[in-house]
Amino acid sequence: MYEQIKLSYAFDALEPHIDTLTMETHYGKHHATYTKNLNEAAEKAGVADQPIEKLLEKPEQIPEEFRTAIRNNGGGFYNHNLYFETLSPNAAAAPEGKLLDKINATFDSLDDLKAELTKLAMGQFGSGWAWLSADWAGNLVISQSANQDNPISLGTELTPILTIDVWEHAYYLKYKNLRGDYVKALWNVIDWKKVEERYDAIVDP
Ligand code: MN3
Repeated sequence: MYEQIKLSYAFDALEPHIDTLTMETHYGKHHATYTKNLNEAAEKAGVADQPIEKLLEKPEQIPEEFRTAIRNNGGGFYNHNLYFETLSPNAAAAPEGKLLDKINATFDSLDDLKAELTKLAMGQFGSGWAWLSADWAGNLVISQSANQDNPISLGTELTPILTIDVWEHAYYLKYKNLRGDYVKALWNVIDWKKVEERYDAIVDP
């Protein structure tokens, strides 16, 4: 049974950056539906005992008729768990330690990394995501993906540590067509402490 992460904050806690109705709809409807559809498809396919990362990484183990459903709904399940888990009303504005060192070494500064990620989020045509990921050695990579694909389902062997949802359902109720205003506001509630924890789990398992 795949389960949505439990939110550590209320639907209205991310106001004014992310509005209450968007949170209710995004988590309560969109994410809930991906999760329900993933569970149904994985049960029918006989692979529901597998971790979601394994299903996304090695779809060849899934009977062919269920692969598209599991790639799309499994991606939607995984991506939103990471997205919602990283948000917080008391977000740390910067990481510390090894992650901050690596960001400075790779992108020059945290602000430069945020600018690069914003560019990817803005440049994703149609629905999709922007990503910060790490490889097994802790090297950082930024990327974008369409639909519910992610660095795992795209076969990159990277582990995502931060994501930005740029599907219209993530911002349209409040920001309408202004994706840039949403991404700018989202940075206020992205908790770098959480990103750092995910990074440390890769480099210091
Ligand atoms: Mn979404």
